[in-house]
Amino acid sequence: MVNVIGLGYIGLPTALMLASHGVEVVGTDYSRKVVDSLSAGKMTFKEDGIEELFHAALDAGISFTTEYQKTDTYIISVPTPYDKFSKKVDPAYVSAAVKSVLAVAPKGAVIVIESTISPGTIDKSVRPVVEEFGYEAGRDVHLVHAPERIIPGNMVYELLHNNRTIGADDREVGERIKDLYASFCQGEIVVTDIRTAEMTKVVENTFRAVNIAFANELAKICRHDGMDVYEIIKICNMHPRVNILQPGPGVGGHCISVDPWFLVGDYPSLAKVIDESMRTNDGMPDFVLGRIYEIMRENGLKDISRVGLYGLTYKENVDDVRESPTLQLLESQARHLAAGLKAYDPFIGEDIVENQYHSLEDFLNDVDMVVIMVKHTQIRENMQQLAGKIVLDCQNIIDLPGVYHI
Ligand code: SAJ
Repeated sequence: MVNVIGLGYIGLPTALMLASHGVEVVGTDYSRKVVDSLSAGKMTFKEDGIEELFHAALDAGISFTTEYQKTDTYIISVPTPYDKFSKKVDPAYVSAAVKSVLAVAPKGAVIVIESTISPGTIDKSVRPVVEEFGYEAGRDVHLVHAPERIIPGNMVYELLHNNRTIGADDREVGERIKDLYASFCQGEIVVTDIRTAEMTKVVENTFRAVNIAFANELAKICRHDGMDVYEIIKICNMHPRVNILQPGPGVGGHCISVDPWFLVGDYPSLAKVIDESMRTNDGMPDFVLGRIYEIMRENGLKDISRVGLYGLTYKENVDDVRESPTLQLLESQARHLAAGLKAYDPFIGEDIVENQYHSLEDFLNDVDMVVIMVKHTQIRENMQQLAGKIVLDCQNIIDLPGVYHI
């Protein structure tokens, strides 16, 4: 039996996947609310294909509890927040979960950590917990790092098809955990050591962050001299060895906007390109705010409360607002004492910011200028509704005459 600890965006889909592929699974979360909801057959977040997967797992007998289980395999998938000032990962939840596991685990149990951690975290913050307990890793319990790679919005597909990395102290244990993931994962599964697995995960997200920063910097250069950044990127990408990503209003989510900072925090004098890239991405919401003012001036629009931000989530077709560029922009606006921007997102039902609308019609009635912040399919499909408005399209998805870009 596998006890999956932490039933959030990663732990829950992983638990459901295992359960629906013949593995006996108990999911543990310290939130009574989450456990009650799941036990009552109610999913806790939206995601393509997750409802079907949830019901398949329920049919297969998955159960949910706040208690840690006595079993031979644990998968820990708890949050790893980062400290905004030190730029370092906070491993407190992981350490606490390992401690609770040790209290119930029989000797020989395998503890798999899925949470994203900075390279060296298992040495610095997990092994000491094992030692304090009087155990020796490799003898009394086995440690494994199996970082997730799935992308919100396409999680179910990617869980089934992505390649994976398993880092283990002991090759044989690594192979055993590989077999466990292979119960559902059709991708290639590489077994390596723990430090390498930790590093690959952070490097993958850093690669993407640096490449997005490059695109964002190109957008700024092109804006400066009136060049079309999208046309330039399109042509450059026809080169067989060039693949530039797309500029945007900023980088959100709990991965690409966070993980690269771990490297900056741990290697401040070495991670220079990464540091500068992160600053470039973090500066994009302010850049967009500057563009809003510029376009308002150009159009004689004086009242910022006649401007609306379309999209609050960190990316398209998800209901996740963590580190979202729109929220960053609204914070920045508040700092500039220019509050009043309106906002609307079809995926966000509850009120999370001031001047937020829940009807597209009302939102459009109350603004003269619309800023496209997110590439939601719904925005793309209904772009005709924007005709007659001043549009600043930060995602290059609106095909209407006179649209402005970043
Ligand atoms: N973005 C751009 N320009 C682009 C691509 C993305 O501005 O060309 C922005 C998005 O709008 C969004 C942010 O970047 O605000 C991040 O979105 P994303 O879709 O690139 O990635 P995430 O954060 O949803 O998921 C990433 C994935 N990592 C990689 O693609 C290397 C996923 O595979 C990881 O599992 C996930 O991070 C994670 O949990 O680490």
